[in-house]
Amino acid sequence: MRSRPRTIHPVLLLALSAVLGGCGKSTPLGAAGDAAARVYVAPGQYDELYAFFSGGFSGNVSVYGLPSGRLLQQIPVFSQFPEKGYGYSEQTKAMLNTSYGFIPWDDSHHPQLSITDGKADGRWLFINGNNTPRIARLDLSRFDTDEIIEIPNSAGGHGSPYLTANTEYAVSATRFAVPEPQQDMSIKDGKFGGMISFVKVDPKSGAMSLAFQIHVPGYDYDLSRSGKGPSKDWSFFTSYNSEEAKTLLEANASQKDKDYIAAVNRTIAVQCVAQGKAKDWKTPYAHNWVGGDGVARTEMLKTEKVLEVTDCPGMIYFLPTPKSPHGVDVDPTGEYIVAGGKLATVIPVHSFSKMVKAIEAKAFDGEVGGIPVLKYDQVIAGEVQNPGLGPLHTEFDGKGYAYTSIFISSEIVKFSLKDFKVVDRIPTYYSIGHLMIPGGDTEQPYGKYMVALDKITKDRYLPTGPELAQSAQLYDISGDKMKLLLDFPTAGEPHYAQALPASLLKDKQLKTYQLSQNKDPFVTKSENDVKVVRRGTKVDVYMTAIRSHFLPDNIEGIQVGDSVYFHVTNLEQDWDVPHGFAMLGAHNSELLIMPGQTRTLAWQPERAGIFPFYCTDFCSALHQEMQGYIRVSPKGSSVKLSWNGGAQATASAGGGK
Ligand code: RUQ
Ligand code: CUA
Repeated sequence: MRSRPRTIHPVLLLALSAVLGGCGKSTPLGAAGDAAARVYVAPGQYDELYAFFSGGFSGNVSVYGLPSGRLLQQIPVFSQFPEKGYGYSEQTKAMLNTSYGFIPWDDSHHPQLSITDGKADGRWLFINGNNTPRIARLDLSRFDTDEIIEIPNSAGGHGSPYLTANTEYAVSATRFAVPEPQQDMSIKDGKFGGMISFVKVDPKSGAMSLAFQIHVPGYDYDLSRSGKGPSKDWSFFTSYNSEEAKTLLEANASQKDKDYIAAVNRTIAVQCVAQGKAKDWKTPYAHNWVGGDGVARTEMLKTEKVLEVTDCPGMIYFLPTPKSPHGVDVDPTGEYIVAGGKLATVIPVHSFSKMVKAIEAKAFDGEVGGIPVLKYDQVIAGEVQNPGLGPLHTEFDGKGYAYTSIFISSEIVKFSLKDFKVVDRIPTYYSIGHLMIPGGDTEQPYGKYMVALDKITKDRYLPTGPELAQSAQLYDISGDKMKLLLDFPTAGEPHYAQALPASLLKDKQLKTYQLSQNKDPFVTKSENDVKVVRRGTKVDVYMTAIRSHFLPDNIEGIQVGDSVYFHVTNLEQDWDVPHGFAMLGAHNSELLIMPGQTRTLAWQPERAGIFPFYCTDFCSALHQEMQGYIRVSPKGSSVKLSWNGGAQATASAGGGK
């Protein structure tokens, strides 16, 4: 779903304000009677689940405990984040490189936990950047971003990074049709295209590589899910704007009764690529990853393999789907493909087995752009009647029920996958986008809880000026009836979330980086080794931090116009003792340095004077004393380079080079 209220379809907004006008005035509905007890996690106790929420336009992932809703951590992914120095330190900057250069922001939408045999394995979290299409991989033993790959020939990487059943691939689909390949052409008369991408994930290391892309008609591909069980070779992509409108899409992309879900057979696509049927396209894209030295680097790649649909028969089919579908979700058995037709009056549920039969029987209604269109009545399993207005996303409880978020009428409906009848509905506050059942998109839903991810909060919290918090709501789904347990505000816009039992992660958290294993090229493993090295105007400061001092903490002989690199190694080997490093007038943020880790801050002094630096993380009783001075002299000054601390400084009484 698009993000803030102001970008919502005006027609929806009208309908919405009618709904909210009603809800807003009445007292917000209360929670279940035993709600407090159900969500209370006593001081010192742990939550039952880790939940990973996308931060939307914050570009981050935020980590909450469930059922308490307590915010545990924010993990920077696509955006510079001063709290951790991410995207500011020399070791992390390369994570934000793209073919467009350094892009310090993105719009993160859909977190996906890595899965083995159809259930969360607690290894990695993947998440897409929507604006400058990228997929990131986070390591869940460190809660850190380790890799980001840009998706070329794409604009709006929204239908992403949905994983296949054993994390073999992450997919991406271009939300905005654009010229494929990019070129100058008339917006009005130009023929635009779309692109579906398959990114291979190395089963051991998690390393990502772009396997191939499929050039598809110029619709707006919105969301995706890959199949499971019998459908595990397939990935499904919704599209809207099959009208191929270029302007005023709110009306012009809503002409037809049905758009399409693209069903892509990955196995056939892989065969076609192996047979040499893909062509090499030359759109540059960046691949960034953290090496064994803890330093992020970038490889700029130049070619990718693109399949034309006509060169690979049997690879892709269209399932007609009402109307402007948004979400597409596959139930735990892999048989049902549920679409959220945001302008549809029903929730269409396709049958995978019927689809396979229809393909065998060639039950087509012609084709578009070389893609056979399956007959709607040959693939549909059922339509959920009167679901509410604006169905978007569906998750499953593993007990035969599906739960669909309904945006305009602000509610969740629960329906049976046996007869597609609605069995329960409950309001959300307000305007739910995604919903999440822990494991509810896998073969083994954890069930028990459901989280609504709301776009608008209106009157739910103390007001905070024009910008109100986005919000999540926790529901109990263990019984027949859904029950509201808790509201909690979120950091950024929570598009989607994933959760898994805490037991899968809590005991494998890295406590410190081993100092002896630190392979950073600028590491300083002992206070004896601290030094300052000048090469021309570049000055490398090999610095250490340990409670409660830096060494060196006095440096003279720096000049205006120098580029100074503070390579700070945290010598601590205790859990939970990071140090910070901040420099007056530096054009970047602080560093936050984990025990055993090295982080580098670049500084270009612009004025002569004495410049203090200090530790930003309250690390000990003498944290305030953890400070130092740099003397900056005018360019060409004769002040000798000197510092305190380190063997060299002691031996030569003042160091120097
Ligand atoms: S999409 S609801 Cu990325 Cu639905 Cu936001
Ligand atoms: Cu180190 Cu505060």
